[in-house]
Amino acid sequence: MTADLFDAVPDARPSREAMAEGALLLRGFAKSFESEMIPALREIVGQAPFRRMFTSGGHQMSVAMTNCGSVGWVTDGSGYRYDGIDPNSGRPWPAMPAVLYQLAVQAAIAGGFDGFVPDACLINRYEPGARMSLHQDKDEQDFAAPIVSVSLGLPAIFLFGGPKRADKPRRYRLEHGDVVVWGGPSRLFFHGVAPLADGEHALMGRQRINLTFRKAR
Ligand code: MD3
Ligand code: FE
Repeated sequence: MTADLFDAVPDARPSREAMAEGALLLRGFAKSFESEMIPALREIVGQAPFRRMFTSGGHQMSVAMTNCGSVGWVTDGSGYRYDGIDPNSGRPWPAMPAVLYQLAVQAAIAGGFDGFVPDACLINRYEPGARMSLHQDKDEQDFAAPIVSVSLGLPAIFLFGGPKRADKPRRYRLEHGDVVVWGGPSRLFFHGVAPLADGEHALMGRQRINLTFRKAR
C-alpha cells in the first residue's frame, strides 16, 4: 500500500491545470501562505482602505479596490493608470509584504516565468452581487511579464474569454487558495467575474478577495 502525507487531507496537494496557452491554474497553491497573508492584508487595508472607484465612463464599480506595492492601479475621470500615490490619502501605497511577494514569485516560477518581479498588487474585494465585466488588462508596460492572481474567501465563477471580446467565455470556479498564472498569449485575453453568490467563508467571511500581482513598470 502506498500512502503519503497528502492522502489524509482532502485537496491539500496543489494541482496544475492548463486553462490556455500560458495560463496555468494552481489549485490550492496559496493555502500554505494564508496564515501569514491574512494579517498582512488586514494591515494593508488599515493603511489604504477599500474603495469603489469610478470607471472612465463614470460608472461606479461594484468591486472595491486597494493596492500595495510601489505603484497601484487607479481609475477616475481621467482614465486608468498606475500611480505611486493613493489618491484617497495622498500617501504612497503600503509596501508589498514579503509573504505576498514570495507567493507571487514562487507561483510565477511554477508557471514557467522565472524572474517575475511584481511592483504592484491590486486587491479586489467582492461582496455578494459584485461582478467584473469582460475586459483586458492593458495598462502595464510589459506584456511579456505574467499576471499572477490569488483567490481568497467565497468562490467565484471566473469568465475566461479569448483574444476578441466576442469570444465565448469559458467558466471556471475559483476557490479559496487558488492561484492562476496568466502569461504568454493568455496575458491579453478577455476575462471577467460573474456576480458573486452569497455565502459565508470560514476565514474570510461574506466576501471574496482577489489579489493580482503585476509588473506595471
Ligand atoms: C487573464 N480580476 O483585477 S483575476 C483584474 O477575480 C481582474 O478579481 C479578476 O480581472 C478578479 O483585472 C480576475 C484573474 C485574472 C487577472 C488578470 C488577467 C485573469 C487574467 C490578465 C489577463 C488574462
Ligand atoms: Fe483583469
